[in-house]
Amino acid sequence: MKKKTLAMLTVIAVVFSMAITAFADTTGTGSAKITLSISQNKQFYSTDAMMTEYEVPYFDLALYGLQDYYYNPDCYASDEQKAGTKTTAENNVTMLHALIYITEILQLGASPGEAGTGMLYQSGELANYIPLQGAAGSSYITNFWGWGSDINYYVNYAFPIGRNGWGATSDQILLKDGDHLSIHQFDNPNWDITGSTFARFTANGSSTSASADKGDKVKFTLEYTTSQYGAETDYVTGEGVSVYYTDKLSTNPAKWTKIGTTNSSGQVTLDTSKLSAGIYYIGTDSSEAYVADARSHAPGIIKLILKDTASVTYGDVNTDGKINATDASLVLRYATSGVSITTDAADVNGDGKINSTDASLILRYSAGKITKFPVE
Ligand SMILES: [Ca+2]
Ligand SMILES: [Ca+2]
Repeated sequence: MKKKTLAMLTVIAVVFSMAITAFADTTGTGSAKITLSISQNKQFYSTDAMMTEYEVPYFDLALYGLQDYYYNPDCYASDEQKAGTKTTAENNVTMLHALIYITEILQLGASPGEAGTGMLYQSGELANYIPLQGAAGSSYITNFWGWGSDINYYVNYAFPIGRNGWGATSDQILLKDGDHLSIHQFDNPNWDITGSTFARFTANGSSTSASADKGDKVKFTLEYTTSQYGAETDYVTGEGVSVYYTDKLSTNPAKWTKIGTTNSSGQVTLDTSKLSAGIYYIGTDSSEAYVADARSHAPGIIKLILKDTASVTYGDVNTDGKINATDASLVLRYATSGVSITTDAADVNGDGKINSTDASLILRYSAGKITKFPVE
């Protein structure tokens, strides 16, 4: 019993294999644009934690009294883990940064600008939401968000590994742009088996966000992570599992529109010919999933950006037949004040967002600096 409990705590004290390859880089990038999913049992925790994008900035852990957990690029080089210094930590965004940042946003209602400035520490709430114990490289969180120890965290659907057979912990896991962080809390006190499993959808080579054109038959493949401690993650086919889609997020995927049940290869196909262009989510509550040794099966989700290239003139957001500075300015105003535009034509880089990047591309197009948009 003791050993199992310890194993679970270590599962919480996650590691990430990609950290190994990144160890040589001590400069850091200063921020990490990640996607986040948080689930409890068969449902997601919040529509703000369903493959949701967050840009986690670097901040000094000393703002939280956590300077003993500074990132150390050589933390797992030897058997003895040691914390880094303010210098080695500088600009390296770790999973601990992400946990603090999203806690301030999702639990304390911080704005993205306020998060990461010490709020959780100053309010005296840090120990309530992220009770961090242990030492750098072997830390653990016993009661994240008050959810007890039955929590599992994976990065990019993989159990994070520090070095062979050893888990690095949240303070030593580097995050980079494009990483996906999944957190799952579950109530199933069956101590005979350990761990929980994550549902991973893949479409067009991505497990976070896929693009397709209206009319495409988009194939989604569902797999589940195997639960094993200290080893590289394997995946098993998610066969016979109901899969759903929606264009309006709610936390229980089983309440969305059913696409079908995965076949023996874990696949379902979404026919998009009757759908309009827009953002969709494909998900499952994993009710029918069965993975040996898993105490709980987390729900799964992937984003689908559906375009209608046949009927859209990209860049011409006021549909006057011209692509010019007026369109660029309308896109900017849309991003800041929500003026009315043809939104399908505005996302010219196809990232699912309409913002100044699109406006600047439209401007470059109208000036003849580019002849084609990235989305085309
Ligand atoms: Ca126009
Ligand atoms: Ca865009």
